[in-house]
Amino acid sequence: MSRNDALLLVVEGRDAATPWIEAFRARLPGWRVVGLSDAFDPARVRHVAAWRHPYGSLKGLTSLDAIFSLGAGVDHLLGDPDLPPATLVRVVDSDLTARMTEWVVLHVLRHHRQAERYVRQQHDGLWSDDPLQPAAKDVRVGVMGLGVLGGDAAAKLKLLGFDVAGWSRTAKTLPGVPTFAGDGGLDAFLRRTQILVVLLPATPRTQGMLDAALIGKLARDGHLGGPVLINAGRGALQNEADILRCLDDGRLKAATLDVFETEPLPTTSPLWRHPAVTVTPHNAAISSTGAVADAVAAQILAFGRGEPLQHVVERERAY
Ligand code: NDP
Ligand code: OXD
Repeated sequence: MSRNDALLLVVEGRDAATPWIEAFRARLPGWRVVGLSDAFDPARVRHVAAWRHPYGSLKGLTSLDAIFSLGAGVDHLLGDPDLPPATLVRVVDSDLTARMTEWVVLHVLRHHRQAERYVRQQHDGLWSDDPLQPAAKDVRVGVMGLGVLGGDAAAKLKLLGFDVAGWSRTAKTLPGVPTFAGDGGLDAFLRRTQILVVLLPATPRTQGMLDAALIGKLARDGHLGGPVLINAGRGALQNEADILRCLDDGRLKAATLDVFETEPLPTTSPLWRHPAVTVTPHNAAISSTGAVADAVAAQILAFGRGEPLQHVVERERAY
């Protein structure tokens, strides 16, 4: 097949994926880069780059080598019952990782340093710093998911001095960070955790796990008067009714959520107006189109030279 026969199909949501198409055309000279609304022969499409594509739209692509997620997560691809059986590749990129770590550090520090309290105090003209702010070393942060993103966030929180631990599916070793693994390690991890940071993928095993039972196991001995939940993994992990119940009855002191069961978060959701909840619009780690297109195009070019694809997803694990 000549290079001009090789097609990259770029699909984002239901809209035209124009900025992505332009970014790939600039990086892949000699390739035909098309969107779903362009005329193309499905049998000639070699690669797909997609983010939240319309389910069913990739059916009939019989010559695919790889499907690239335009993000780190692949749940949006795996949810498609008609996903072709090509190799699945996700984004691992320093720009994306750095942005996620910024978001995590920002929100851990906001809770730890009680930023909202001082905004309220300023509003009320109140000068009070009681009780004394504890040092970071006396605050136990737990990071669920110790992959590319969780591993970096845990390391940076550790650098700031927090007493950090982590939990993952398989055992991990991180310098200065106690780690727990699997179902057997979960309770001990939760029992020590005052601020819980979630950077897990959405899989059949993690679905709905952030519920009242899990929240009830978190440590309650922190200076904030209760545990804090910070989730930028996926909304599918959240039982939002349970989270709201736990916030209302004090089992949870506060929550910062970037991801939701339904996105965009419906205007009717009580999470929008809850005084102990911070909502961000699934933008914890939105990378620039250029950074992600660089990463995907580099892989496509390397694959064309006969090199193996990197960051391949194991379908049976679903991440
Ligand atoms: P990785 O695949 O590198 O890491 C996933 C981590 O989760 C691994 O440590 C893995 O364990 C752990 N894990 C998976 N399943 C389980 C389980 N059942 N029990 C315990 N641990 C489990 O992914 P990334 O770090 O790159 O990304 C994580 C997620 O972050 C993405 O899947 C996506 O959902 C989300 N994300 C959100 C963004 C946002 O803007 N809000 C942006 C980018 C990503 P092990 O190491 O043992 O395999
Ligand atoms: C991702 C995301 O998975 O932005 O990259 O959620």
